Amino acid sequence: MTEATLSDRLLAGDPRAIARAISLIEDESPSRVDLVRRIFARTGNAYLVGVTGPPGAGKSTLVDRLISEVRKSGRTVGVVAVDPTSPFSGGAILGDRVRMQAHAGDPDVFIRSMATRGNLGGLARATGEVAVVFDAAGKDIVLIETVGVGQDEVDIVRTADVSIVTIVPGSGDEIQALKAGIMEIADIFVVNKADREGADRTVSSIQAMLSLHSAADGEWRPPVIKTVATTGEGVAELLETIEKFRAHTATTQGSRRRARAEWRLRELIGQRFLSHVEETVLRAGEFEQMLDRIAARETDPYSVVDAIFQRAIR
Ligand SMILES: Nc1nc2c(ncn2[C@@H]2O[C@H](COP(=O)(O)OP(=O)(O)OP(=O)(O)O)[C@@H](O)[C@H]2O)c(=O)[nH]1
Ligand SMILES: [Mg+2]
Repeated sequence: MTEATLSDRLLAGDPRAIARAISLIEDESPSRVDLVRRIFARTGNAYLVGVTGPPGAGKSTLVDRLISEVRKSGRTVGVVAVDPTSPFSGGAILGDRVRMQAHAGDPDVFIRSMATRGNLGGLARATGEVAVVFDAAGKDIVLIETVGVGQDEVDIVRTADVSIVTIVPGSGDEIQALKAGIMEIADIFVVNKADREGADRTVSSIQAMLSLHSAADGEWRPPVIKTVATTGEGVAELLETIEKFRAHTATTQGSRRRARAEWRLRELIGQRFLSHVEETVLRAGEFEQMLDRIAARETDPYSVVDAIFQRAIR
């Protein structure tokens, strides 16, 4: 498939083109750049829903239920589940496939699990690009599942229009651990596995934590919703809440997307500049020599960066 036909077929919603495009992104193939270039202008219509939370919180099960709920309204869905822990964790990915198998025969649902080699930044970028692919292919809703909660997650969460943080009933310690960073990124809290003991207590502690943050008039206050993903309990309410959030932020969604664009652009510029330095400015082995000299305290990192920069802009 040439890039031109790939983008045309993608824009026509061809599932095979979607699969191919995602593979290019996953493999960090250079041709993905041209693809994104070709389709980007035709995107911006999909609504991106991020679902994050600790390992085993029931994110995939919840996403599976959300797919069904969204499909009831006839809207189409793209799902990307990412596993940042290891490129070898085929188990988890296989698990996702099994859990979301109910939609295997539905042509309006496309599910892809993805492991990326890169760091979290790379992962966030890949996720963003997959969302662009789904968007171009005409998917109305894009669900993005990411594991982990904490400061590291903030970047990934920035790839969505709405961020759902999933928590399971348990000790208050977990919620304490969530405090840092998560308050800024959660638009909706879900206490999943609400069939377990202590769900109400978990809800209360999240609410107590939220009440410490004073919200301005008319500002969105993250609701806390109880779900049992295995039975689907609470999932309709969750989708309603997503819709409410969407309506509430209709006027500010643009600035959020702009912030996302800024973050991505800064990252790309940084990367491009670093590649330029590594490939064009530095001689072979020079980078290692610099490291040695810094380690031996013969020079300092700032002086090295300064020297490289001067050479790069000449
Ligand atoms: N009791 C109960 N079990 C649940 C619920 N939701 C999910 N589970 C179970 O929890 C386990 C993990 O579910 P997953 O959906 O794979 O969780 P996940 O967060 O996607 O896991 P990772 O992607 O591996 O981090 C499975 O055995 C589910 O059946 C729930 O509401 N109640
Ligand atoms: Mg999962």
